[in-house]
Amino acid sequence: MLSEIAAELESGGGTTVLLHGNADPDALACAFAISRAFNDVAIVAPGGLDRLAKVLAQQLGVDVAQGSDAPIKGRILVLDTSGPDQIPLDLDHSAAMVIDHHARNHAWDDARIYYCDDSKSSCAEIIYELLRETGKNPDRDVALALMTGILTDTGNFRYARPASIIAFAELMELHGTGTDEAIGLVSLDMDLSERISQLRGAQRLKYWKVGDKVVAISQGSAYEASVCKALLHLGADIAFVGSQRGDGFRISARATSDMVRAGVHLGKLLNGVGSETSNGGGGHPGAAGISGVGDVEAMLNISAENAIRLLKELESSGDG
Ligand SMILES: [Mn+2]
Repeated sequence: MLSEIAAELESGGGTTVLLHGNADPDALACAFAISRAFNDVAIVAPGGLDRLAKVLAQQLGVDVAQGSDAPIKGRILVLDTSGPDQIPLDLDHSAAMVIDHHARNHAWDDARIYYCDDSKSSCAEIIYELLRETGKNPDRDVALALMTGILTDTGNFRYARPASIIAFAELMELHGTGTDEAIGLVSLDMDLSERISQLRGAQRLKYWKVGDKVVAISQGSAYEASVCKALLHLGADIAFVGSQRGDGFRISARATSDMVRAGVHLGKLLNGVGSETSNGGGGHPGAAGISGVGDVEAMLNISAENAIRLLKELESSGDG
């Protein structure tokens, strides 16, 4: 079926490649590869690109029309999109060809061609296969883009299947490109102000040791979540970072995935702190926040006390 799609793309008349909303590097890399391999291909992202895909598009000079009013010409090829509802457009499915690697979705059953290989960790691997089957060798930029798609969709290989790593290695060998180059294509430069916030956060850090775990708090004026992540990199297992805004305060909290597996739920923890102090707190197990009226330093200490108590409880229940 891939060769059927390739033959269609080869047959003239032009193609519009459509991407899912907030398209990611995998989607963009696939579209870029198709646009280099076949004639008269336009890339349209009706729901825009995500931050990393924007960086990738800029680095490789990929032309992408964004927004739902972008013109759609010729045949339609939908890439890396798990369902029609992912595309904010009134789309005639029956005219579309679809290539995807997510779970098979019956909403695509009426598409003209629906090629879904959910054994692949990234769509980039399927597009690489399509190029190989049609004897089109990816050029250096396309190889790099596809490598980036594989990297980002596998969480830098954390969730990669053997086939992802084989495809990645073959793409590397084509032009002697390095993994670092592919990673570099989607790295975000941090603003100076964000980096200064992280450094200040480290400067004002307070921490407690609980067994072999570390709870850290710090204060700043901005980028609380980013400072939290920096504190986790420095060695904290749980971090709370807050800022004072007049009478109000705002605190972000982060925990490592090890802590979450051990039973820490920061959303519940901050929800408890919130009801204790009549403020609003909540969120996910590993990422949460609380804001309201009060003194940020006092609120940070209360949050840390709760985290320390929780760690002691987890420790003693682990012993028993
Ligand atoms: Mn994907």
